[in-house]
Amino acid sequence: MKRFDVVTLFPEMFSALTESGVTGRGGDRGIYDLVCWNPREFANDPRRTVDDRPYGGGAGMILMADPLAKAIDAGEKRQKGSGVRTSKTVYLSPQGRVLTQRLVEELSSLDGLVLLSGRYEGVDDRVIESRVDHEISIGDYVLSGGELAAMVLLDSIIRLLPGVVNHTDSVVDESHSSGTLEYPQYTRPEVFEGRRVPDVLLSGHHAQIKQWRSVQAQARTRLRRPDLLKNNKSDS
Ligand code: 9WO
Repeated sequence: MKRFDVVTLFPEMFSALTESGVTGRGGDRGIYDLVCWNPREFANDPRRTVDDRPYGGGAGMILMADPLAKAIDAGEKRQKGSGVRTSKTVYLSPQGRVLTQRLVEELSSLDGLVLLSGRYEGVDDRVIESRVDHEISIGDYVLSGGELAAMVLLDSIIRLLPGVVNHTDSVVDESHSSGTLEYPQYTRPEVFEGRRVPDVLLSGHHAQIKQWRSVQAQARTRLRRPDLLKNNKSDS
């Protein structure tokens, strides 16, 4: 069983992940579990303060180190207590390493993860220094908090876990693992608003279908994402 601990001021957001679709079913089947830790519950003052103004001035508020560190420590303790041997603590932020399918695969091999979701204008950097192993971005844009990014990361990991998706070849045979975008797909009816399904797909010639799909995938990738193609100098 994979163990996920999430530090967040908005634990209710994670029901979108844990209660719907394949990620919901994976939790029900005991393939993973997820526990949220709210820094507000680790704040010591009667007002349960978790944020304060930035040293040096500037707009907005920063999440304070102490309640965050205590919430992270509770998550890390829960990981150890449930027998997790390999766990990393990840902060989701636009300053992180950009997520790829390769990184998803690496993270999915760990026994557990502790995820830190920030809010407001960010978190006290000393928490990142003292507690965070990896800072990860899901893309070059800014959200109102790290929760949606944490859910994107969790979804991408959970769907790879054995028993979550029907592991025929749907998970191995897909975009980004193969290095190209996917070919176009169709289902009934044969004609929709005057647009016909390509004849080759109705032909029953499996070798020709395979060839057509490969050509389509290559053409799409060349047009839309040439950066993904092999022999590209930016490819590692
Ligand atoms: C907000 C802001 C407002 C005024 C001036 C500067 C500011 N910086 C930020 C900001 O970066 N807020 C972040 C919100 C703090 C950390 C959590 N938040 C977040 C995470 N937004 N976007 C992400 C994110 C995470 C992973 N991948 C892409 C985006």
